[in-house]
Amino acid sequence: MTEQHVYPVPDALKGLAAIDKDRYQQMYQQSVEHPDQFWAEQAEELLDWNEKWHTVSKSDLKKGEVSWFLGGKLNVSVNCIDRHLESRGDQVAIIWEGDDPTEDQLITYKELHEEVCRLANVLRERGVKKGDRVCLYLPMIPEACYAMLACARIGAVHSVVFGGFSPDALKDRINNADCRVLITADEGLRGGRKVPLKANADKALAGCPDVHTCLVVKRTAGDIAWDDNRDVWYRDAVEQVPAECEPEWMDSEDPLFILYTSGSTGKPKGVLHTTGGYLLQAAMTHKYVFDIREGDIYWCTADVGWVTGHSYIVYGPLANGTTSLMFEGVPTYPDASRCWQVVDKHGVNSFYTAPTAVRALMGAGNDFVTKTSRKSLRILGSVGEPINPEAWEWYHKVVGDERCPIMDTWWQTETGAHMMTPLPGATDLKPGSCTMPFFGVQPVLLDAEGNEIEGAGEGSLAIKASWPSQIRTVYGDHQRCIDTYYSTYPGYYFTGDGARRDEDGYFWITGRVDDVLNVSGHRMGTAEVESALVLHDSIAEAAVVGYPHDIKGQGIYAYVTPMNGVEPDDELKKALLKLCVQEIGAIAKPDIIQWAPGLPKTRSGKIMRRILRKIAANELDTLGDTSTLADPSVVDELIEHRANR
Ligand code: 6R9
Repeated sequence: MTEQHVYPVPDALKGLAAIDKDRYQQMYQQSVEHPDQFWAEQAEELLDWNEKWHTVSKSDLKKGEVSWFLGGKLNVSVNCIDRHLESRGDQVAIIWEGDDPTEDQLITYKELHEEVCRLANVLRERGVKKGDRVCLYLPMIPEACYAMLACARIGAVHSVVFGGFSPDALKDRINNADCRVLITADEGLRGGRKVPLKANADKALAGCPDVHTCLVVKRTAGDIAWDDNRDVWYRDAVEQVPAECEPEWMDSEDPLFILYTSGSTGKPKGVLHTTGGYLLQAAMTHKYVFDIREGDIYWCTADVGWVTGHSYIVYGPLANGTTSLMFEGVPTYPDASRCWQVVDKHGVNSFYTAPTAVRALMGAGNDFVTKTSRKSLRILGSVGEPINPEAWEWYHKVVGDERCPIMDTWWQTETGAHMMTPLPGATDLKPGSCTMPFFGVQPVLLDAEGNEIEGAGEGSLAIKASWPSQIRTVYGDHQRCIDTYYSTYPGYYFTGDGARRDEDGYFWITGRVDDVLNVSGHRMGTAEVESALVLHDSIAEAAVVGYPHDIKGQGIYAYVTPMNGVEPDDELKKALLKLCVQEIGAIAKPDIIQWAPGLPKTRSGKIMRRILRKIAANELDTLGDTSTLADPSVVDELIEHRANR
């Protein structure tokens, strides 16, 4: 019955929050009836432009063509830094909290300006020009933020690769985007453990002949290999250049960054975002979803290697002149009280995290939370996967002392910024629902024939009209962009998610309807994991599915068929796990490997994943029809030896 529980807007926010119920209705209506006028007003109000646009928007979803603020010129780093210097130069822009609780650093907007300008000069000096791609493979240290903004300053396009990815994954991404410069660190530090970033980078770069410069931040001063022709210490380089750097004035539609993300087929895609529209929606959603006020301390726990880190640690908060907290560590180190100690230490007002973290902390027990004050908290946020009502209730009651509304924000790497979310002063909350669309967003539910479902119902979630921070293309492969997002339902952007709308118009995301896994909020294609598994000489075939996992949301369940004559054992299992780590990264390690002498296939040879999902979830009474299989007996075998009971 928890689904039925409604949490009204807290009295404490009434009259104080920027957007109340009436204002939401009125603004939403205007945003969908007169989108160009609406977004033009927002763009004037929230961003600084060097030259005004001549056309607000031009889009054709049938062709996957999207552009916003055509002819407008601006620079993202100027919007995130320079324009704040006069009014808040001495205000802290970034609070950096180290993995070790005794380490932290405060960086003012003035200092941020200097750091970004210096690095931008280093990049320019090394030949990086407008439009060139730069790869970032960094831990959660301030330099990650400097590097993103330095690229933006000179019009270079950054491609941030999550520090948990393997050398092979890094190599593929560097080569796909043709990056010539890599910025990394000697080692990262997470939960007291070192991450060998430079060693990984060295391995990757062995396969990237065009990378001429590798800038290395000294984080741990650990032992690393060095190539004098290619490697440069970051600090040495930035100290030798001026602290001022003229920004490059960018067209609103010039690329800002590429971020790789997984789909249901093939290698990860380089999602490309551009300048004006992206920054506008990142800034606007950040401002209204977290009801940002002057002097707020805001903390998003994501890694900058994911889109959440891009939009809600760096671009949104800094565009709004907010103080953004950046955390190097993990929520459970030194113990499960860490987040709340950090909240108290820095007086955090908004805290934005993922359901997987909430569930892990919930499992550690309430004492870790209740022994801290958390008085400064006003707003809580959730992102990355559906939050189960039980975790929602705990987050609300124990962490937020029933005082802080939870913003369950639904969006994607491809959407660039929040798409469906409550607003603190406007939306009554239902635990587990991402509630209502943000301004300008028109979600629809489509049935199997592609017809829009009216009123309450369930279907494929698609978006009916363009929004400013929409994906512009898949880097180097626009056809793939069209095939993935625009061809399933012509005229719509297809999200890959399923959703339900209830009688009150609230949206409930039911999860992916494609072969994409969501493990602890990290996206991964089943095909990527399968390709890693079948690289092993002893493996003939593999099929990977997700299954319900208490902490991770979804775990990875792999059915693996050994070659004829191979006796599978634990050694082989270990070798397979190692392959996944090597090819993708530790996040891709299957939780369960089941040896499968055969896989359930249709007569045309297609693997019936529906059946594999049911067996993995131990839901045997809803297996459905198996009579169309080429060999129905393989199902009995798999059931008998299933590993999740
Ligand atoms: C921002 C981000 C996108 C996929 C998305 C959906 C799932 C994200 C969610 C959510 C339910 C939420 N997802 N937020 N599902 N409720 N609040 O996570 O981007 O890594 O590209 O993942 O994550 O399935 O399609 P990304």
